[in-house]
Amino acid sequence: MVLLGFREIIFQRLFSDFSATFWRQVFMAKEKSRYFTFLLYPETLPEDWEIKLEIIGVPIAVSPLHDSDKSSVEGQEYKKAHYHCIYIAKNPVTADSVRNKIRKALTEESVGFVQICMNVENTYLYLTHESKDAIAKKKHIYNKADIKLIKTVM
Ligand SMILES: [Mn+2]
Repeated sequence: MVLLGFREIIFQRLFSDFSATFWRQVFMAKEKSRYFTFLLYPETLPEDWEIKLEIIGVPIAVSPLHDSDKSSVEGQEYKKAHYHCIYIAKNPVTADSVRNKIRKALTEESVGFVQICMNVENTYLYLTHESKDAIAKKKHIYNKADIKLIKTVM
């Protein structure tokens, strides 16, 4: 974990957020974990997406809809609306297997940036932009009451 944390910091320093995510996916393709994070895009989600996620049978925390995240793209005020999710697998698995599972349950296009969650507490706080880094960056704060928990069926 210490080694992964270190590698994480190097990625953040060397690359932009997007390419850091890209290289993390390349280098950690075979890395296993029980904790994952990913994005869902509402415009391509099936109507019953919450039930479809429930059927996967693992607990998933879903953020309030992030529709007020400032975009860094010129001429675009906000990023495409998305949800941030935290997924807790029963056993250690790869990000690839989690990605395939969610894509199959929902749609290919509705899922993005599946990666190992390095810090569950920080990621949970980020669901509403209440993590230290998000507060420092003065990101829009979302309502805690809008966090959803996809409970397991069994
Ligand atoms: Mn966001």
